[in-house]
Amino acid sequence: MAHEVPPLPYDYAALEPYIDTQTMHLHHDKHHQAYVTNLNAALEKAPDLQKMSAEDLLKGLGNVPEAIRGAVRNNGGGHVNHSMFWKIMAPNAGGDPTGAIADAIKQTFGDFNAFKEKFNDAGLKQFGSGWSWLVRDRGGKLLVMSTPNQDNPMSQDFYPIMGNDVWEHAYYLKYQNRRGDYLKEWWNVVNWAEVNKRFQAGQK
Ligand code: MN3
Repeated sequence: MAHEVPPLPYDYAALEPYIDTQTMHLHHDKHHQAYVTNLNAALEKAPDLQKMSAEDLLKGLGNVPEAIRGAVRNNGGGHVNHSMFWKIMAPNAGGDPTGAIADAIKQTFGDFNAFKEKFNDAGLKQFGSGWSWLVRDRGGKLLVMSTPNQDNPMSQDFYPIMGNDVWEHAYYLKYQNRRGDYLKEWWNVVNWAEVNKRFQAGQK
């Protein structure tokens, strides 16, 4: 019944050398677990919300009692964001986008490099902690955006197709303060098959 951290779909070392093993352990086992633990603790105060998916909670934050709204926003967001993040990365991945998302990126941004630059720039300019995103709006248009903290674009009526975690804990052990280097290297682990799945799901 309670929310749970999904297991990593690959080994902790699988994303080396781009994402180091120790970071994956801390990020998945400690940070993601903390969001889930705190989300479940908050929902103990609102048992009628316990059966809702974390996504539905984020889409309707206004319906969450004010006393736990901040906790649900931060920890539910942390849970949903990271559950996506593990899946949109994979070993032996990266490279140019494939499938329908490749065409959509080309159509919207001109080419892949222009899109990457825009996405990385959003991550670089996000002050403090947050995420850079490729989202789809209600009309079907693709946009690059960033959000602070663990805010998920769903709460603003956007569908998140892919996002990169620019919290320091995602890169600090390997990249130290060099967020720009992390943002560039991250493309080597992007799982375009999964991004395509999310792109299709977002069109429904
Ligand atoms: Mn994180």
